[in-house]
Formats: sequence, C-alpha cells, structure tokens
Amino acid sequence: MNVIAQAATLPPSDTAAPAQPRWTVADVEALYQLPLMDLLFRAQQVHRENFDANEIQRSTLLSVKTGGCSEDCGYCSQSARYDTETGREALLPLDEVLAAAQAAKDKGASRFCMGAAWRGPKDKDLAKVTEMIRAVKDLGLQTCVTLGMLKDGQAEQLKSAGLDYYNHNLDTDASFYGQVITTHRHADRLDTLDQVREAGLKVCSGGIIGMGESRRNRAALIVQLANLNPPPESVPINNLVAIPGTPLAHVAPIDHFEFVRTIAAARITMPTSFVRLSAGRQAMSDEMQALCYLAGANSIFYGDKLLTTDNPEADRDETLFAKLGLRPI
Ligand code: SAM
Ligand code: DTB
Ligand code: SF4
Repeated sequence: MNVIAQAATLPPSDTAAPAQPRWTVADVEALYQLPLMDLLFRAQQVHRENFDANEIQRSTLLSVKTGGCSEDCGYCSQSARYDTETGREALLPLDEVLAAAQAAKDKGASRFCMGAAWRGPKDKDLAKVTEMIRAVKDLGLQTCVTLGMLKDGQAEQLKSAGLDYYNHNLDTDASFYGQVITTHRHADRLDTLDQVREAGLKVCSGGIIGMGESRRNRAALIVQLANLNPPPESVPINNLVAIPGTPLAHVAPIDHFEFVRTIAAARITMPTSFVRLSAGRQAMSDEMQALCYLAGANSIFYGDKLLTTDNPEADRDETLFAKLGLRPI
C-alpha cells in the first residue's frame, strides 16, 4: 500500500466507538512521519471534504484584564511570578470593550474573543464579563471568552448571557504539562472543558507548540484534543512567543516544518473543526503562513494585537489573502 493510502486507513483503531474515531499517539506519530508532500496532500483532501479550502475565519482578541495572574504558566507574560514587560491592569470598562469590538467588526472580524489573566473568574468578575458578552453579541459578533478554570454554575451563566465559545487550551501533553505549569493540572483543564460542554457552549481548545516538548508530546496533545467527544469546534495552534523574563524565554524556536506538520495533524484528526493559526504569526513569513493554510489552517487571530504581544497588521493579512485568493468569512 502506498503511504497516502496507508494514512487514509488510519483510525478508527478502537472499533468500540464507531461514531467518532479514537486516535492513538502511534496513529498521529505516523502522520508526522509521512513525507511532507504526502502529509499536505492528505490534509488538503480532508480539508476539502469538509470546508471550502479558500475560506478563512477571522477572530479578534482583546485582553479585558491584563497581568497579575496567580498562575505560573512558563510561557506567559501575564503571570505575576515573572518579571516581564506586561503590567497589571484592572478589568476594562464596558465602553472600551465595546469600542474595540465595534472596531473589530468594522475591520471584518466575525468573532470577538475576550481574554482575562485569571486562574478563574470570581462571581463578581463574571457578572461584569456577562455584561460584556451581551453587549458584544448585540453588535452582531460571535462571542468567545477565555477566563481560566470555571466553577460549578459559571459556564451556565455564560451560556445564559449568549456566549458562543469558551476558549480553554489543553496547551500541551499531560505528561509534559508539569514541566511548564505547576499551579494547576492538566486534569483541571479537562474538567473545565467538561463543564463548558455540559452547559451547551461551543469549545475552543488547542495548545502551544515549541515549548521544548518532544514530537511524541505534540502527537499526544493532538490526540487528547481529537478524542474529546465531540472534538473542539475551534482548535487554536499557537507557536510559542518567547517572552523575555519567563522561564521559556530562551527555548529554541521550533522548526517551521514541524509546526506545519502539527497543523496538518490537527486538520486530519479533527476534520470538521476550525484549525486556527494562532500566536506566532508575526514572526512567520507570508510563505510559511501559506504553507499553514495549505496544511488545513482555516482561521486566524486578526488585528494588530493578540493579548499582550503583536500580531500582523490587518493590512498585511488582507494583502496576503488577496495574493493567495483566500476569502475571509
Ligand atoms: N488565563 C486563562 C487561561 O490560562 O486559560 C486565559 C488567558 S491565557 C493567556 C490563554 C492562552 O494563551 C493560553 O492557554 C496559551 O495557550 C496562550 N498563550 C499565552 N501566552 C502565550 C505565548 N507566549 N505564546 C503562545 N501562546 C500563549
Ligand atoms: C489562544 O489559543 N491564543 C490566544 C487566545 N487563545 C487567547 C492568546 C495568545 C497569546 C499570545 C501571547 C500574548 O499576546 O500574550
Ligand atoms: Fe494566567 Fe492564563 Fe497566563 Fe496561565 S496562561 S499565567 S492562567 S493568564
């Protein structure tokens, strides 16, 4: 059997769950090992079976509560434990959030994602965030928030406010997690994702590549995401932005083709999910981004800022989309 046919016959490896293929780490490692051209071909096949391959979804991010976070995530500019350039700010007032959401809509974003540097929201914080969600939704934008770990009942409150998506990344493989974060566990992340699903919200969950993890760790992260039942509707794949002052400041950047392979693995294992080419685009050439789209990425963060770091200007994305014949949705 040729290598592409072999890849096409990967899972289901667990026939007990026919409704959703169960991927194994070995399955995904086998994808990573394909010759790049075969992997890209397979990813394009899957992509075209499920999406218009020339359409890209655009979400704009806003940090509504920046810095001073109690957690020790080794990549993060917002942890209070590290001496970074990011200061501590209070929760933004509603009018500032609305002005940013309107500007994002005017620029063409379809979703507005609000992030907070919290371990998890206190109930009084959540009340203010639900006001923001209602107001942003009234502008006609899809809404997403990322607020950390949720307590019982909080996901339901977000749902009642009209929230569409909750972002909560698994970030890295369970077996590597403790080397990057010690103040909460990988299992806690899964617990919040369960609560989000139970409340009827759509799930946005992905991870960070290039933190010094092994290929096996990367494959395991993809498997953990793909085997969520159902898989996340939205899967952000972040390339580490190395932040001075954090423990990961000096990690060697990941090989570009390894990153592209990760996008392709996400596309193949999560055929109907939007795979978002997320943090790290600022440092990528146009050609590298085009390869990521070819590998099946069909969503981006759009606008010149992520949470605390820079993202390509909207004009740069528009110029690249025009060159590639990509249409924003
Ligand atoms: N505090 C909440 C949490 O941890 O879920 C929400 C905000 S947190 C900044 C959201 C996500 O941003 C993280 O899970 C991580 O995937 C991503 N992120 C943070 N810093 C990053 C960096 N330097 N490079 C790439 N991704 C990063
Ligand atoms: C996600 O996966 N990436 C976004 C969003 N979800 C919240 C955040 C990226 C942050 C990059 C570093 C920063 O700007 O602070
Ligand atoms: Fe806090 Fe989230 Fe940053 Fe971790 S990733 S330090 S929880 S803001």
